[in-house]
Amino acid sequence: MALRITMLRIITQWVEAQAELRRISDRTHDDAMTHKEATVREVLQTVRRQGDKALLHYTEEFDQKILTLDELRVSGSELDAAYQQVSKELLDAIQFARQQIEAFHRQRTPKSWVQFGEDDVVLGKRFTPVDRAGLYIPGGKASYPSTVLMNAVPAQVAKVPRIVMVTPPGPDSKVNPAVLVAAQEAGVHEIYRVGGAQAVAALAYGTETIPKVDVITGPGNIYVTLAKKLVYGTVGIDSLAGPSEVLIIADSTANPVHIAADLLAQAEHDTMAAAILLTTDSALARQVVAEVERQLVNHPRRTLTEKAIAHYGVVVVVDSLEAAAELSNEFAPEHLELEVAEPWDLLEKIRHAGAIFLGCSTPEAVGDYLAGPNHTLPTSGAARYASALGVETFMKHSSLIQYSPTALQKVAGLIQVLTDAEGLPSHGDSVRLRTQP
Ligand code: HSO
Ligand code: ZN
Repeated sequence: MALRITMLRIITQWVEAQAELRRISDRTHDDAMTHKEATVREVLQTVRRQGDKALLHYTEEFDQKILTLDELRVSGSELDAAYQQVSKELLDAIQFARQQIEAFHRQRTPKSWVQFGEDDVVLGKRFTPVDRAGLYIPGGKASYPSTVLMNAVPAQVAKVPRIVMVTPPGPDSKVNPAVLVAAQEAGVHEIYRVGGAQAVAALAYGTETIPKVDVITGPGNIYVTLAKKLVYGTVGIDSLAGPSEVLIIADSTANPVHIAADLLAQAEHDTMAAAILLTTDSALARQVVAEVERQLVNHPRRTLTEKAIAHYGVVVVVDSLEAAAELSNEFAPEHLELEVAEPWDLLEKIRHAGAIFLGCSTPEAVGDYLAGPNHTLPTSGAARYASALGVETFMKHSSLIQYSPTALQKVAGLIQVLTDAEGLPSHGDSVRLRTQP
């Protein structure tokens, strides 16, 4: 039997742990980025100039799929057929998840408000949906119905009148039927069989077939992410999604078998995924390492998962839960699990995390699929300043201001002083002409 090397390292030194977490956080930094960016810029420009023709060209070049113009939009019969191809259990689970996600997002729908002040001054905010939303759903192994729900449901709750989805053609140029079913259950209005930077370009600029949208959401590979970054401004975007991460804080009450499964649940997403355990219990640290090895033996995605664990997996033994919270705050994880006896106490010390899973019966998978909160979360430290995708991603708000003649009269002098200071006479006139007899 081949000798196995322990892949998951245990670190006990604070400075080394900090450096390791920083290295993991920076893992998406890619020296080949400039080259990729040049490719993406060219794709964007070509789609902008040539529309559908460029989409078919790039689909052939990058996806090796030859499509006709008619095949670009997923047809009604393919959508109907998808329902025949998914099992009853899967349909039930998709419908259950959809309801849960919808219920949660309804709670978070921003509400318009007005406030009435002295002299009949009215101030407020009025929230309205974007006219059109474009959802990017990856293809291949990462073509997940759960991601369709997480993007489409908030758009539907926001009452976006036109929800468009793009996804690359799969085997036989078909789209994963579960993805098609999820899209229909979540109220997606139209689906196009195109992926990559060319799909983002189509949504940003519009083509003869694909409508230009106002906001683009959804995860994708580095080309999709670069394209979203470059079209930002022409359209809104949700965020720039990097590879997924979990950071688990565990004390001696945690179960090493469960923790190992949670680390692997992240690692199995992709070779760049990060799985980090911070624990106060060095025996638990060793048990988790052994258990990860054990669970990997018959893992169907072993090669990929092992790579992620080997490069971006780490266990850190810390002196206290306070120290764990400090390291976690520096890392600002996308997913944070608090597998400790008193998770709500530890929560007090947590400042930055995309989603926080409290207690030993709350594996991240609950949130990935059906608890209700969104699984599209800030990665690579973005949780320091950003939040989960939500209904507000598909809305914007207009400020409302109404003054009465009396109210305007009262502030006329102050505005005059400010307009004089800024040297803008017509600003001054617009108030003076209304208030002076
Ligand atoms: N953990 C992923 C979401 C996902 N997991 C989809 C399973 N399917 C990023 O938050
Ligand atoms: Zn996941």
